[in-house]
Amino acid sequence: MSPVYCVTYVTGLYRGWSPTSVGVKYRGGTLPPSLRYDATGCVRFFYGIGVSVDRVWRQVRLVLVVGRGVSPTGRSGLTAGGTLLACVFFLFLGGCREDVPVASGPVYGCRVVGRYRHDVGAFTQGLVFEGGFLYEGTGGYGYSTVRKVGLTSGTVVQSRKLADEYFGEGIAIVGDRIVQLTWKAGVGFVYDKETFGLVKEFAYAGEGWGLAFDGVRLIMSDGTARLRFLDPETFEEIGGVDVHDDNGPVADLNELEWVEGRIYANVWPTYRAAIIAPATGEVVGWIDLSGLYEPVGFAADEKMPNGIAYDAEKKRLFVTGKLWPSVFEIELEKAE
Ligand SMILES: [Ca+2]
Repeated sequence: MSPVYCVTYVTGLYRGWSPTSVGVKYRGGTLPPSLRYDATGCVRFFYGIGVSVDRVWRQVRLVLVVGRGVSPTGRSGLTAGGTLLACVFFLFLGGCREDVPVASGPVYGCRVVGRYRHDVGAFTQGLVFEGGFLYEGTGGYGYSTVRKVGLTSGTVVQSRKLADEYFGEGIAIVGDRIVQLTWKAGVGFVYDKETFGLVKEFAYAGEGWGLAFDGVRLIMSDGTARLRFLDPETFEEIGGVDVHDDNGPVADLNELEWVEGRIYANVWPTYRAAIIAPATGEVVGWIDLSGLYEPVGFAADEKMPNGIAYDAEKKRLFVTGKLWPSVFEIELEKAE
C-alpha cells in the first residue's frame, strides 16, 4: 500500500488523551481527506510525517505518525470500525517558549538525595506530602484522579477518579480535607482525606492550575503571573499577589508548594521553579531543575518538572513530572 502522508491535528493526545482529529493527505487512494480516529476509526496501515497544530497549546509540531488497523470489511483504507494502533512520535517540537529569563535572585542547583517510584500513568498536576505519603492530583480528560501514594513503595493506596469532563489540576491538604482544582471547568472539589469522599464543590473564575496551603490561605495559580489567595473554608478570593522579577511579570506559574514561608512554583514550560515572597510577589530565587530526568518522546512542553511537595517535618523536598517514572528527593545547592 502506498505511503500515506499525514497532516495531523493531535490535540489532546498528550494532554488529556481526548479523541484526536487527524487530517490526512495521501497518494493515489480514495480515502476521505480527513478522518477522526479513536477506538473506532481505522486505516489498515499508514505512516507519514506531518505538522501537528496544537490549538490548545498554540504550538506547531512536526510529527511522525505510524498507524496500523484491522478493517472489519476487509477493505483497505479507512473504515468505520476496526481498531487503530497508532504511534505518534514527536520528532521536532516547535513553537516552544524560551526559558524564563532570569535577572533577579540567586539560582539554586539541586542534588538528588533520593529517588522513588512514580506511576508513569500519572499526569502530575498537584503534589503534596503528609505523614509518609504523597498525595497527588493527576490530569487528563478521562484520566484525572486524586490519589494517595506510599513514598517509598510508590504504591497507590487510595485513588478517586474524576468524571471524564474534568481535567484535574493542583491539590492542597487543609486539615482533614483535600482540595483539588480543575483546569477549565471552574470547579474545585473538596474531599475527605481519609475516605476520599466528596465533601463539597466550589466555583472560581478563570482557569485552575496549581494550589498550595500556607496554613491560613489557599494559594492558587491560573497560568498568569497572578497568585490568588482563597479562604480555605468558603473559597472566596481574599487577596492575591502579582509575581514578578527584574524582567517584569512571571507568568505560567504552575504547580505550587508552601516551603518555609516561601511559595515554590514550577514555571511552565521550563525547567525552573520560582521561589516567591508571598507578601510582595517578588521572585527571590530560582531553582534549576534541569537534568533530573529527560523523558523521551514527550511533547517538549510536557516533559518538564511539574510537582513539588515538601515534608515540613523532615525538611525534605520532592519533585516529579508528568508521567515521570520517578519522584526525586532533592536538596538545593547555591549555584550562582
Ligand atoms: Ca505542591
